[in-house]
Amino acid sequence: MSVRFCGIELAHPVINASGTFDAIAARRAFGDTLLEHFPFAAFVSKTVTLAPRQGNPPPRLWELPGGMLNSIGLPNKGLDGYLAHDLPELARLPVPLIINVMGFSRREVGELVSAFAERDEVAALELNLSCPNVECGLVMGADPHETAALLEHVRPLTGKPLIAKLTPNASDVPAVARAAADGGADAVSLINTLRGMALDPDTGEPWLGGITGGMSGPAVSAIALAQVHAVSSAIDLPVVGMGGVSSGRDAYDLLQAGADLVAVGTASFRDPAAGARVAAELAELLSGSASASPQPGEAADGRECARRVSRS
Ligand code: RRO
Repeated sequence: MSVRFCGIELAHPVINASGTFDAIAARRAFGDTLLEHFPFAAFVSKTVTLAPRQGNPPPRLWELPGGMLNSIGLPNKGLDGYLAHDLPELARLPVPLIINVMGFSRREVGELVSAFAERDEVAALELNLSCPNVECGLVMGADPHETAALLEHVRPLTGKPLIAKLTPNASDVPAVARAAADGGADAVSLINTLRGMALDPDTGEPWLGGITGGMSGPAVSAIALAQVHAVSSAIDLPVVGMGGVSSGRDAYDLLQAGADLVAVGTASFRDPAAGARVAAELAELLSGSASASPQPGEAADGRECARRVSRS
């Protein structure tokens, strides 16, 4: 199941979606067992911003029949706190580290990219163009011109792979993906959460402190499949597919739709070992289809990130 993604060797194609697995808390809870059985082939951090942030007022979560809404609002220690406290702990994980960053202007994103560009612990950067819970995340990622301008600004600042995380809350997601590719992105990831809202049954007022939130979980998997298919058909870059993955079959479907890697998100809230289970189930499915499908390293289109399941 090993795969090469943007020059990074991964043991298998299942990683985590940013912000859905707290590896530092998990290490405290599970000790070295976490390191021996780390559920993902790479670890993607929660979004880091330049300045520290408290995040949105509570409540921040609402459970739905097919998933959940979150309105977390990017709480984090800010760049300096992150470099001092979180990065050294994350560097002990047994897998490559991908840092997810978001800025409120091109200059801010540039500062974040430059800072992480210097750190050997960091294998790649994911640019969050898609947070549904703060305005600017969507402004940058919903407009192809803004996306291209951002990539053109940050591309010269690092030789590390840049993954553009796209929003599903845009009218033309493949156009944004093309803009990211033209601006110099090495890969794209999608989908982030879909903007949604829940009402307090007692008051009729919005339940979430942030009023609206991002919807994720099994209910969005059909949307993820359609958008991954559209984007992977539109650009010639590796794609990280995510959205409602909770089984090996869901992961397999995203690979068939054109993804090169698959990320597990909401499923990890219910079961922190979900990533390992999804990877094991996917291995089973891929070994069953081995004779009919390309194997790792045999990508017919010559790209570095092998498509392991043919698209039909
Ligand atoms: O922190 C959040 O509220 C958040 C982020 Br940064 C994101 O990218 N997607 C999401 O659903 N929530």
